Amino acid sequence: MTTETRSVDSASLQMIRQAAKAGIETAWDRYDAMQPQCGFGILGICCRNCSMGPCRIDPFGEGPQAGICGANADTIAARNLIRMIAAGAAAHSDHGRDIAHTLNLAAKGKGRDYAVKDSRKLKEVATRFGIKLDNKNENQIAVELSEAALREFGKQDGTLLSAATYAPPARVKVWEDAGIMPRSIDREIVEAMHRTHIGVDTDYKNIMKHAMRTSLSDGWGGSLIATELSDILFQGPKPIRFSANLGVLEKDKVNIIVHGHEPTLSEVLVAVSREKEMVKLAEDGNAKGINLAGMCCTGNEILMRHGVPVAGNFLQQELAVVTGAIDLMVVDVQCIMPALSSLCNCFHTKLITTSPKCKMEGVEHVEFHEDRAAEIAREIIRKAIASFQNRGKKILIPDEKESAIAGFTTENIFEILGGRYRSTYRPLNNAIIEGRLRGAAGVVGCNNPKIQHDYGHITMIKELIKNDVLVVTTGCNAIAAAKAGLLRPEAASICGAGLREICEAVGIPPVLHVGSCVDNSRILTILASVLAEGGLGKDISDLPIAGAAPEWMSEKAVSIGMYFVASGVFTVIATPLPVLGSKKLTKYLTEEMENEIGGRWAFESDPIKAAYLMIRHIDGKRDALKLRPLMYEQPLAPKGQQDRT
Ligand code: SF4
Ligand code: MSK
Repeated sequence: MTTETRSVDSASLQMIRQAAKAGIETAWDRYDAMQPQCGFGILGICCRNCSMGPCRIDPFGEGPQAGICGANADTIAARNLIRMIAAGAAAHSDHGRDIAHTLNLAAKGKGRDYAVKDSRKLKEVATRFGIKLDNKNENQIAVELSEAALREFGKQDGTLLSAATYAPPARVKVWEDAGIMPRSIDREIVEAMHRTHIGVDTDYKNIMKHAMRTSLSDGWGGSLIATELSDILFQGPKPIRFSANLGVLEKDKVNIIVHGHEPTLSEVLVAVSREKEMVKLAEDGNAKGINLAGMCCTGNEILMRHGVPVAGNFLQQELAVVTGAIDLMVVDVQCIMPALSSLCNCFHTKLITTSPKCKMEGVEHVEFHEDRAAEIAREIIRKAIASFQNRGKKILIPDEKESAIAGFTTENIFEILGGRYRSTYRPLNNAIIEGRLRGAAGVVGCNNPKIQHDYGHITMIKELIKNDVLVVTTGCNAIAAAKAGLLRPEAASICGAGLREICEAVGIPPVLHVGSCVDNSRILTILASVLAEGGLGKDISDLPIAGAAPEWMSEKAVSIGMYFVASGVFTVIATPLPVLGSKKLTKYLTEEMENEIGGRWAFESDPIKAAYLMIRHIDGKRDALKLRPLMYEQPLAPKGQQDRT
């Protein structure tokens, strides 16, 4: 990939060029230096689960076909995959646990900077968790709910309450019949590690059964708890405008980037950065104010609740520093490149870690504690103002920034689409049943230097909306879509006629930003709500929908993909899962799983071909449901691009 083809985003390209000119290394350079990447790793057939190894299987059949213990390619690839899922589920779920802990502290009066902000949602979620509301006050309910949520992580008996109460009954039955109903969150992750220790589970299908159960404990458990309890603590999002891309940085203001995933500190940073004393302090330091902007999913969390601008997605974290305009970057957990540490040393940028789980050698650590949140946030902002004094003269901020709308949720889609008199999913279901809307797709996930930055995201979304497929988005895909102008109601102009009509009638964009990575759980609950409304089958696998991650890279993305598949969703990803070294496992994931569980994976690196795989799947589901023909003539798939890969 040449410098010019590393991204489709002109702001990013400008900074990539700037980095190259200054001899600064970025992820793309390190990716090039890493070539050729290890074929055994790509195929998933190397194992170092014990010290008799490492072992590797010869994919050409000429060398070893088993590790020293006798594990074959199927076992090794399956074990490696479930370990990725366990790590991804652990990351999401630990996030959920921390939010539950913060809610508990707040409700007990020990987290003075936090309080229940959404009492309607508190009551709804508490009821789902089986808590009697009686005459209890908000804090009593919140204590009981947070304790019930925390029990979901480590309980030893029964199954996950949230999976049973949020998922459609027909789906719960599929899980029970398949023996994959998640029991508790930590338990499934621990068991995934136990099963993959040397000499335990060697049957790849049995390993995949548990991989599904582990991922379900993430999607319908840990992630769902993170989303629901964040809404209670920080307020359920409402549609809100924000700006996206590196152009949100401001030359004359103290620029602070919040990066990572957890909203607990960033929520307080937003409030504190707007305090008069803090703004005055910045002005006393010759700045024109404080400009807080987000990066990755911490960015998504605060943009959807406060309209805070977002500077970029995963592959832009280094590029933001290269502008020379970031005075301080404060990070929490996940998707934070270790490279930031040495990169920030080349600039005046102060990098601060805040989580005891995420420290970086040589980087200042200001440990976050919920009971002193505002005090810690003020300390961080003072450091940013001090760092502004060290800013060099040479800064380069790209002009590009795009306005967008975010903040859609399971609850407010219900209100927005329901019309003036009644909140309901009926109009959405009817639009699908009548053929105005072909179906819906969740397009989510990261960036990956193996794929031109943002190209996969934007190309796929455009193809889907052109074909009357409503898109819901989260994570770094949502930020890519925002930068490309796809999160504006005006994007209706590039949609098929049916989707355009709906967007214009309701005033929504054709791509609905529903939040951060953990908020993929919102997509699950939207699907459950659509089914509950009626007319589109009984199970998620009946719905004319599909999922995709066109530029995925993280283990969390694998867990997300697996919980969508295990929930009955056809899910297409660009870079294949590292399983191709096992023909049997690949066939199981991409074909056979569908018969057992109703969903399956597909691997397709061309985002247009991938979009047509999704469209064809959606059309198949429409036929099975005997829905009416599409109302408008559809754009034809580019010739030769509909074939299955
Ligand atoms: Fe090799 Fe088996 Fe040990 Fe893996 S578990 S490293 S395949 S001996
Ligand atoms: S931040 S997991 S790169 S979406 Fe959630 Fe983006 Fe992927 Fe991280």
